[in-house]
Amino acid sequence: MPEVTATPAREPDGRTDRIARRTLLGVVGAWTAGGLGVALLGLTGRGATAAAIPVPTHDPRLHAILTGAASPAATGTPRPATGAGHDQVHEAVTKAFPAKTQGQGLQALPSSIVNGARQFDLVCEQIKWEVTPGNVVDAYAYNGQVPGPIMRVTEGERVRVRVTNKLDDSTAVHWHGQRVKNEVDGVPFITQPPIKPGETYTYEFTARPFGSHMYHSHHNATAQVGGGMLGPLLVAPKDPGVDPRYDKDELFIFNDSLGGLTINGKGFPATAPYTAKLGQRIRFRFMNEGQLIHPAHLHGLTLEVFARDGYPLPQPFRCDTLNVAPGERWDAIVVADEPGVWAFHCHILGHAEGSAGMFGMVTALIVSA
Ligand SMILES: [Cu+2]
Repeated sequence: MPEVTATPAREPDGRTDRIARRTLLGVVGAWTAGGLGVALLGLTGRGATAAAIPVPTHDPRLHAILTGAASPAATGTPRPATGAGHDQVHEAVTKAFPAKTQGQGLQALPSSIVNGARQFDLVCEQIKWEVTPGNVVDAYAYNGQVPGPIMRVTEGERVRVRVTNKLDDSTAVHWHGQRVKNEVDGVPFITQPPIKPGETYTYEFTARPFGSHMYHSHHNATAQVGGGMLGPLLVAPKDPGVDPRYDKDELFIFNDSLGGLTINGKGFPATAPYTAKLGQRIRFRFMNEGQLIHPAHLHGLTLEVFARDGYPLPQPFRCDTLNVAPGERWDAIVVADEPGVWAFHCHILGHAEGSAGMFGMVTALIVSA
């Protein structure tokens, strides 16, 4: 059985795992001392600015983030000096990664079998969410977390989801990638009335096809999905033999509204690093719930891409930069065959590094010997 760690290097209370942090700094320290010339990420800066809901792309603060001008002007932080002063800023934030923040998304969603269906409960709430240290924004959330909790089902299983709306606004849930009957597709005024504040609405469908899918709001979606109402719906194949073998199962979800540019609900340096032991095979499930494309670039190792939107590819392919468009899911295996701290970031540079250094969609894959 694969080891399932959807949110790496986190403790149950939502704070970043100190062990992982020690591991990172230990690895870096050892390499630096060993003279291996490791150019660790220029990890610095705080990319995300507080952004109220809704956050359309014409929001000047968001525009500043997206164009890379975010750092000094939009955040109010002083423009760093060039030369040695600039290096000091980089070094300070490098050592802050992974920075602690409150709140952790992608927790396992409990279920129970009721009347022959696997039953889940989702509660829609408006919460405060800490994206980067001190950057607390208004969020829309499922079960108090961003992204929402992980729903795991098996192909062919009957699924029942009871959605309780505690928002001030109406909502609805769409099962992105699932071949459901039309009436449970989750689009207000096409397939159902909106779920009003205070109401509970029940969806029931048979899980198919298998693969990496998503659930998200389909009502006032720019604000609600952008604000955090999204989560993974992972459908295991009835025949596990159709999946490649893997030791760890990881989610990598892009979003680009809530508090800026995020991976799994956090912006650098508060993103969680992924960890692996030398030789392990890691399954990455890339998802884009934002409004912009985000090419995921992994340094040093190879992505072996085997599925798109849950569907197995006729021929897997290898790459190091995988473009993930809004709504898409891509599955890839990474064989952790080279130890080190490998930068892992969106390669639209304005989503990852500004004049104050790294921010937003940056994390690392730490392979320990
Ligand atoms: Cu990007």
